[in-house]
Amino acid sequence: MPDLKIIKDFPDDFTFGVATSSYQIEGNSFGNSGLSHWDCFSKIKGNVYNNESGKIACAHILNYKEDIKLISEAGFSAYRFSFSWPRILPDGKGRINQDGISFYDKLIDEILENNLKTFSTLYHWDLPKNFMSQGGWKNRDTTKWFADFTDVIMRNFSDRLHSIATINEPWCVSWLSHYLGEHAPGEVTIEAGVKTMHMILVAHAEALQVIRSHNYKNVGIVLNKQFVQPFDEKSETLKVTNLADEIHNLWFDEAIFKGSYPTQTIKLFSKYMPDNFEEDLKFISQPLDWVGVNYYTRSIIKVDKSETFLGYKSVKGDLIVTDMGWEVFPEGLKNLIERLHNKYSKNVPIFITENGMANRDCLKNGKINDFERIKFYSDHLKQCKNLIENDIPLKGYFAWSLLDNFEWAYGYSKRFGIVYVDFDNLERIPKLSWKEFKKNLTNKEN
Ligand code: GCO
Repeated sequence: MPDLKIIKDFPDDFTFGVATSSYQIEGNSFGNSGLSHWDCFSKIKGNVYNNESGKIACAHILNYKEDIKLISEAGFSAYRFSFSWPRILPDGKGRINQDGISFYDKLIDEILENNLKTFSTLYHWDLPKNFMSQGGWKNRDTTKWFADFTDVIMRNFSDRLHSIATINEPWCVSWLSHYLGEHAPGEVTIEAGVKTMHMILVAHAEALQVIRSHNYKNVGIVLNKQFVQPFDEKSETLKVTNLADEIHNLWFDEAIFKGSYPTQTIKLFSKYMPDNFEEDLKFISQPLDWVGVNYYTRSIIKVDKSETFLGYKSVKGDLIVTDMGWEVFPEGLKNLIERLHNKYSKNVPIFITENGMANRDCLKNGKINDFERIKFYSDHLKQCKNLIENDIPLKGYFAWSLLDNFEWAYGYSKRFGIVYVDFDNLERIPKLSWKEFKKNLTNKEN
């Protein structure tokens, strides 16, 4: 029987938390929120499973007290959530929605009253719809509007935020959404992909500058990392595997911690890069207080000439997969964090800001026995423990996610929660994994 006893072996000051994001749980038809590009993207047939959207989601806006209680009852000490830009600024800029401000006011107070630390994120993918017709993240102006939004957040909430992340997963915001087209806005051009790979880092820097101007001290960024391995040992394969590693991982590590872009990729990207991009790199590499890593799986890279720009595709390996079809590969987490620490972030504290799995959870006699998820967490926590033993400054771990929620292009068909959500009546039912966290975080049986 898998368990989470390993939790007891972590240092006392190690943070265990859970993570969510605004569009995935709040329900943006509530509280006079503006629309985001996900509302538009999900209306187009073929983009999102069943054309589902975040309109209702988990109706967290109505149920936030119950949700926060589920976090504190399980014994976690932190909650990672994100602010919705269009909920606060329905048109992206200008008019402030007081209902939005008041919701986050109440939410933050509730988190604090439950003795949880507020780990906030400024951008977890809800770009105001208004900016779509102006080029979205391809347009440098969006990075300035993001700075203005950041200022609104700082003025209203910064005294109650334990930490702030600027951008969640810049690779997803840029490459996945503008070259691969799998996420909103669903563009599929080299120009859009390359431009946004740079602009999203400029946006990070703009926000960082505003945050520092408020004398705020605990700011970072959240990077999604993918462990890449070559399909075979041929030199051509090794070359494209390095390219994949650069695009997924090193592009961001190098820019943020060294103020440069990795050589193989910048050579390929150069003719599509915005003018004078070199001048931005100094701005992008301002010091950070911490760095977050989201980790889920590995990719195997195979030469494929039908991908005419990159020359490779990822193929499936033979490990056990989750309901997303993602291979379970805990060792990848350790490898990626070691490299990040040794070569890039050095003494900057590292947090695992997301880790978890989608599972085909079924409700049977009022219970969800998600043993696979408990094993997944336990196997990844083993790697974390090992990193700490090797003196890597790993300071916290956040399970993705508190609730089953809107899983982007997969709609509600994939369940990542440690708490089950019945999407017919929005009832929350803690899964066995939630109970196992509780057992080990609070030392209490339930
Ligand atoms: C992320 C995503 C989450 C996803 C999770 C599973 O930050 O990767 O933001 O929103 O739900 O990663 O795909």
